[in-house]
Amino acid sequence: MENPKPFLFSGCFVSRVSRHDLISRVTRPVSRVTIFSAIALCLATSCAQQQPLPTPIGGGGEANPTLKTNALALKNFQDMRFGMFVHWGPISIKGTEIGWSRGVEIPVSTYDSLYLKFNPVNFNADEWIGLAKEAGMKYFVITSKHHDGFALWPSEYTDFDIAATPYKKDVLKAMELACEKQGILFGTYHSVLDWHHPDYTTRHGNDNRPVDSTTMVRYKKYLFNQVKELIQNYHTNILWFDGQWEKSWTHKDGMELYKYIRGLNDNILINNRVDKGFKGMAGMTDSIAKYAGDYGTPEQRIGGFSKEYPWESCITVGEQWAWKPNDKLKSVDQIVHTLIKTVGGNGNLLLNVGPMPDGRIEPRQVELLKGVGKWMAVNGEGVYGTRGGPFLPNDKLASTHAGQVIYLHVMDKTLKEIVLPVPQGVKASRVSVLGGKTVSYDNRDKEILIRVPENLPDSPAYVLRIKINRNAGTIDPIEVK
Ligand code: JFZ
Repeated sequence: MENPKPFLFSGCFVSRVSRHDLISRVTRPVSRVTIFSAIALCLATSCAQQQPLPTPIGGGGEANPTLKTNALALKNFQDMRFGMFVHWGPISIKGTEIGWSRGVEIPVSTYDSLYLKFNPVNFNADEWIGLAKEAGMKYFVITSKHHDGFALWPSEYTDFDIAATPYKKDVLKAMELACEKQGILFGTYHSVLDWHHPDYTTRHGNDNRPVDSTTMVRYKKYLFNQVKELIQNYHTNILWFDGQWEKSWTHKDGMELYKYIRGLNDNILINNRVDKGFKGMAGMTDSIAKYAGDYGTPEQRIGGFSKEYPWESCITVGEQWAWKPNDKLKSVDQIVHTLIKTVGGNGNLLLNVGPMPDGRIEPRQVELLKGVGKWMAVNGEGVYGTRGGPFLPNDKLASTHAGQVIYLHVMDKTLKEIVLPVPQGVKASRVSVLGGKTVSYDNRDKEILIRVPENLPDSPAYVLRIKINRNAGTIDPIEVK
């Protein structure tokens, strides 16, 4: 190895330790896994390429113009590309939607008493995380608190929590530890709205408790305290907020919460639902300098291609966030294609499963995730650590790239030849199928022609690895017919 590498390596390492772990170090030692994965990531990506990290465009909003998203944490998050989302709580007993069915399908008093029967005796955190890993996921986000206000950890600030259930055990701690043990980044979904809390100023469903004596001042104290617990006692790495759309929550509140979190741990990623910039299900923030947040959150849809603003689509495996008996599930093909189009648009995919009331993930969902994992085991090289483009995603194909390699993800298996329009001078020097053989191609004037090999193994999609003579990240987005 030549001399620049050790130098860069240590530079990268130091920057990770100082910016990343100094604060969390106060409360916990930096684990060997963290250090080794930091080294591996450094060598594999930015350090090896000797590129400075781009300055993130997200941050603390107009009240905090100099408060920026942690660039390294954001890069590592984007490199992961695929995570598991879990919506879970006492409502799984009824099998209706978490939060939303309170006071709608399920009377308020019934909903609010379900926790007294919540006893997921078959819950096993290592099994969930083992499954996430088998599916090829690199991070995990679970509902610490949904709109119904129930806390999945023994919170110092409420009795409406896991400690008050017959189960009693700390689900969130078990998840944090399983993630740490298995090398998965741990995060939490936390609703800023709380339809259960007496002080929260908006009521939902047929909840007719008066609001005259409610106050966001007291409620916000509660919320901030709980967020502090998640950071200091559970070392959450992602705060995935939600519920920001109600008028009780203001733009000022969003920026204040963002700043509060950064003050506790600079390393944490904060989604754009912390503030009012999130627009509709498309989920992007319309004025990034004005609103707080690190990344966009398109919901139940694939985000639009963006090199500038990081985003993550959250999508359910079935039709409900929380577990629903006999829910209609997507197929392995559908999920793999969703993942391909997402990474092809330069986004992450946070795929949601809803575990059952006894603590197990439903066997049909387990099979589905294993099917996705089978595809990822062969094709993960075209997903992890890549960025979307240059060929824009469509229904037939999508692309990602890393350095001088373009990964062409082909979903349409009827194509015999693929003609890729490229800028003048861009030439391929080798084409192969991931997990397979080299592929025949021709460099032509402003296009590369690829002859799709016959007898490709049956799979939701195949990935062509195309080595070119230029950094693919410098090529502007291209539409392919
Ligand atoms: C939100 C949650 O409400 C939902 O339960 C889930 O947690 C998802 C990830 O995020 O999605 C929304 C937000 C707002 C509306 C609908 C779904 N809305 O205003 O209709």
